[in-house]
Amino acid sequence: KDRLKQKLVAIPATPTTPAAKHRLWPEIDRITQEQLHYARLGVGAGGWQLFAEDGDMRMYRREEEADGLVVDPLKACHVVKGVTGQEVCKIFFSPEYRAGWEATLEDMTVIEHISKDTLVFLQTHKRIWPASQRDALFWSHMRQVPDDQDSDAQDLWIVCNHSTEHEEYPPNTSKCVRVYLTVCLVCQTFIDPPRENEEIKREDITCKITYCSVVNPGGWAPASVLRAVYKREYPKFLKRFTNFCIDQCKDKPIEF
Ligand code: 18C
Repeated sequence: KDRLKQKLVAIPATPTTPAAKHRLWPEIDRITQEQLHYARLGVGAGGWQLFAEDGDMRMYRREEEADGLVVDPLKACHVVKGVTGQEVCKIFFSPEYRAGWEATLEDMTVIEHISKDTLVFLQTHKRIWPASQRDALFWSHMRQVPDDQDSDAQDLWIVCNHSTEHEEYPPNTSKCVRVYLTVCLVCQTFIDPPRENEEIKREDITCKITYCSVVNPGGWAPASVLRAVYKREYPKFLKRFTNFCIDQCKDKPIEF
């Protein structure tokens, strides 16, 4: 770990991103820290039910409703070899990769470029009959965080997405119902075996991923259809996304 730490610059306790001057910053900073804490709590307590399992991937959900709408929280863990947490978070965050892995996407626009680590997205998603089409307007923030809980891991990376408003893009148009989401992707990198003075290869790297999501469908959607969509789409997303990361990174120099 010490050898790897030498590659990193000192990480200030308070991020020095230019996004810190933006009106949304207090919310972005607070929700990102809350989501990091939430992601790191295990699934032992809190009524999490395992609903999908495939290799190292585990997906858990809790059945919850708000105002009669299904808002089941989801927590997923995965272990992916050959990629770093920084690479995985960069691919999840960056607009240029999104169409390559986001299977539910119809259209995506960056409506505000707050800073290179903080963007505001407007997305439209594929319609599921008989429900209305959905869109989502959310800020997305990526940051590196010192890992004070795991001495074998490098600093971890998080991407946090959270719904917001924009006066030029009001919700619930004739075309779409707006969904409200809070999502985070947290990644830790492990190097094994940690050989002194030897070049680290992709086969030595393992990335531990935690993905948490709560999506409020924003308007009527039949509960049974919605739960069936969750059960089908979330495992599909995590497998497709992680395979996309492996494929994008395999012939590139490792980014720590
Ligand atoms: O986190 C993910 N992606 C990020 C970048 O895009 C970001 C976006 C999250 C979008 C949340 C879902 C938006 C609505 C999707 C509609 C479903 C379309 C399915 C089409 C199938 C052909 O954070 C990865 C997100 C992975 C999403 C998995 C599916 C989630 C389902 C949520 C349902 C919401 C209401 C749908 C209403 C229709 C109900 C019948």
